[in-house]
Amino acid sequence: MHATLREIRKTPEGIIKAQEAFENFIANHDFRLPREVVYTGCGSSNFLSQPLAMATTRLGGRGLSVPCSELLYAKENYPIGRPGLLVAISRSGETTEAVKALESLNTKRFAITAYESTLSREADYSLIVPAHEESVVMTHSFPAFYFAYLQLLLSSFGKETYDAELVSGLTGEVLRSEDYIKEIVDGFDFRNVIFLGSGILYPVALEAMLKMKEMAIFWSEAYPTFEVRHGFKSVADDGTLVVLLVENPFDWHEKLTKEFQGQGAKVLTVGRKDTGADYFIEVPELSPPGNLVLYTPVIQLLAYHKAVKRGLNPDNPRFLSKVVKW
Ligand code: F1P
Repeated sequence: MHATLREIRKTPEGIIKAQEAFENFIANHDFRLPREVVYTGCGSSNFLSQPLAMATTRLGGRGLSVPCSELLYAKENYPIGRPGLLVAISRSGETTEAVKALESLNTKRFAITAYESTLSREADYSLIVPAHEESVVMTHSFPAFYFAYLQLLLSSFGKETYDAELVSGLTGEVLRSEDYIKEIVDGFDFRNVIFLGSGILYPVALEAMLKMKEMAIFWSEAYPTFEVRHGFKSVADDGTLVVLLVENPFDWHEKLTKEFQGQGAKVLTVGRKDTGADYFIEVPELSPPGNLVLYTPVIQLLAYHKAVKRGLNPDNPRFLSKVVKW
């Protein structure tokens, strides 16, 4: 079995490890997250920094996400203000830009990583979530990092944390859609794919786009859901799969589904309710912002099965390496 598939299937285990990491962290630190936080990372870790910033804002603080390279070379273009913390995310903890970005703001530094690493050693605080991965691409570590830090955010802001056992079980339920995902991929040999999501599901759409490129070396795009109607939809035709990530659809989602179907495209809706799509994957109920962890396994499995269908080895994608260093 490919390491990538094994690792996606470890999502429930990753949530439990994330909870342990969160509990270890609060047991060993007298620390509360401040209200203003800047988040940074590269690649998947950049896409992870976006929902973390959104969750911070949603919970009453002010979160800003800036990719590492932008923090290093163009930060004067971003509304950075005077954050109480800079959070750098890196699975390996060794990505050059992430390590350098830690020094880019004059504030306390916090690392989220899977290992004791350069990043964790150079930060003032580190949340080490040992969701280790053999594969080049980041899979179950993404929801695990998100969940561990979200628990810390919730407890810092005086809100109730999630029941990790319950969330872990729900990710297990989502993984049961794997056979259906494989059926979709085998039954419709799509030539391109567009991922759509709004709020915290937009960065999930971006991550899905990256997974398709990394694992399946396949053309993919991602947009905030309704933004796609403004020109971008022209590329969708009978060779296109549109993946609509939406927790609670309303009439616009149904109209959008019909609009794409009218162009010949097929729509896969992932969420609580169908939108009249060609394919539907039901995601169990979990309040936002924790619900993000229920969507990542679906989009990772889709990219994985597309890679296999294309005869590729998703464990070792061409031109990519696990750690990007200069
Ligand atoms: C960042 C990253 C990964 C990507 C690839 C190259 O790694 O961009 O997201 O999948 O492996 O590196 P990291 O800083 O999170 O270790």
